Amino acid sequence: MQKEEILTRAEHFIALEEQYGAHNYHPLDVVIHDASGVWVTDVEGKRYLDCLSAYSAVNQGHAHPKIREALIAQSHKVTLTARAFRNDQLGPFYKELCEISRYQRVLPMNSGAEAVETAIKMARKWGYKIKGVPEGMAEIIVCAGNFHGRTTTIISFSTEAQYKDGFGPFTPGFKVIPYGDADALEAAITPNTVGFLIEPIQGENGVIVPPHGWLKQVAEICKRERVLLINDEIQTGLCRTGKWFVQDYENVHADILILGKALSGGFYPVSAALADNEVMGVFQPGDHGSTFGGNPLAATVARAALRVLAEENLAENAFEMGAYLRAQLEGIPSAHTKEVRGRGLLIGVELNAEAGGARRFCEALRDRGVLAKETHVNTIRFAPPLVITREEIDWALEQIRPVLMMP
Ligand code: IF1
Repeated sequence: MQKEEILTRAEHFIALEEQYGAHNYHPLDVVIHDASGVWVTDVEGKRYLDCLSAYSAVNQGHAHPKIREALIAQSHKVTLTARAFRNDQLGPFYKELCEISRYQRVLPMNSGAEAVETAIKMARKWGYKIKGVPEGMAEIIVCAGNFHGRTTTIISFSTEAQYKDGFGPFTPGFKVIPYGDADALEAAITPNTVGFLIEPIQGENGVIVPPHGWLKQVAEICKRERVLLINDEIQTGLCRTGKWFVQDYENVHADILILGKALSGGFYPVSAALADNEVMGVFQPGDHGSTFGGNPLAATVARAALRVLAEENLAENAFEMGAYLRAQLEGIPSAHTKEVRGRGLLIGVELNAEAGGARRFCEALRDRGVLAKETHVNTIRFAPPLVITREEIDWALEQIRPVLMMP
């Protein structure tokens, strides 16, 4: 008998991943076969309510039919032209994204990290060409606990030892200050500072929400000191926190806004750096680019993904359902719960150290049909697709309550 015949279907797929794949992740052992809305089904037919949303890339719900239809239709026409030529999807995508975001220009890329790298290059070039910083001297300030991607330059300014271990030498020109501390920003700025790169809520660091008014404060400091505010909303943007962007809560218009993940609804890697004419104008033809950046398939998918967010009022639903879910989570009398925090449907439940880490709670949730992922050891992230209904939240809470109450 073939060895694999005695494995369950899930074990079979897990064994293949373990034997042939790099071990750069430690996933929960759930082998997903298909998905729709907030639900995913594994290879053995078990259903789970997804509370991760592929790290906020499927805000629209899994495999949204309207985005799929757009992708299939475009795939029968043209998928990739390279930017050596033009196509009939990119301009309309630019216009629609600019109207939604209220920025004047878009530079399209693929992964979030590529869009962050684009923003770093844009800020540096603006520093040299517009602000007059001496060549090679540009400084960008970042926050402790940041997560902006996995490229060598981006992990150069990470404060997470594991993300840097073994990957040096690192890119210079970055300064780290405490998150949420406007005075520290004031003190760190020099005449060579060209940008301040932030997440308006730190996702990977455990759903860390800065003090109310911090975003407005740092925007004012950046404006006064001629430093570009660079707002990475790859995870928090596109309705996740109850508004189109977190910066909308404080009427902030960052000099550069970075988007990704849900910009494609999970169908295709699409990211973008947005800015107004002065800053985006530093790029001349040939300065920067990407083979797939701005391809017609990506543009079509992104247009459909944005349309779904707007037409289904997903920011409003995230605001209402997020408030409800958070209140219910706060009401669970668990001795393990240290703090419930977040905005909209980006919620973190931080557990006391004595709880022994969030992983075992995520495994218990998995056994009850709820998929959630721990972040930074002690925090369970609850970030379901924004299409979630109150009934689906109530079903999830029936599983979450006993798990948070377990010893
Ligand atoms: C992994 C984390 C989340 C991001 C922000 C840029 C990027 C991300 C705010 C880069 C990506 C992903 C990456 C993925 C897991 C996930 C993650 F835990 F790693 F940090 F969401 F919190 N800015 N986040 O959250 O975008 O290049 O990945 O498209 O690397 O394990 P990307």
